[in-house]
Amino acid sequence: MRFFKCLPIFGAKIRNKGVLDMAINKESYTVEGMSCNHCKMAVEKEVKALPGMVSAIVDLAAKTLTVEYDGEKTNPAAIKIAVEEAGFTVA
Ligand SMILES: [Cu+2]
Repeated sequence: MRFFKCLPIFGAKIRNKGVLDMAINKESYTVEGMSCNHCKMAVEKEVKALPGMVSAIVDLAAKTLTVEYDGEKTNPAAIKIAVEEAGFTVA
C-alpha cells in the first residue's frame, strides 16, 4: 500500500524528465498573433488538451510555444490544428 501511495508523485517526476515514456518529443513552434496573457492561456489550454501532451508553455515575448509530448499519441500536425483552434497560427 505504501508503494501505491507514492506512485503518482514518483510517476509525475519521471514523466517530466521524459524517462518513463519512451518517445517524449520536445519541440518549439513560433506562434503568430498572440498579444496578451489571454492568448497565452488559450493556446496552452488547447494544446494541453491533446492526448499524450506532457507540457505546453507559451513564451509571449519570444512568440514561442514549447511542447513535450508522447510522439506515439500526438504529432506536430495535431499541435498546429490545436493552435489554430485557439485562434492563432503556427509560423
Ligand atoms: Cu491576448
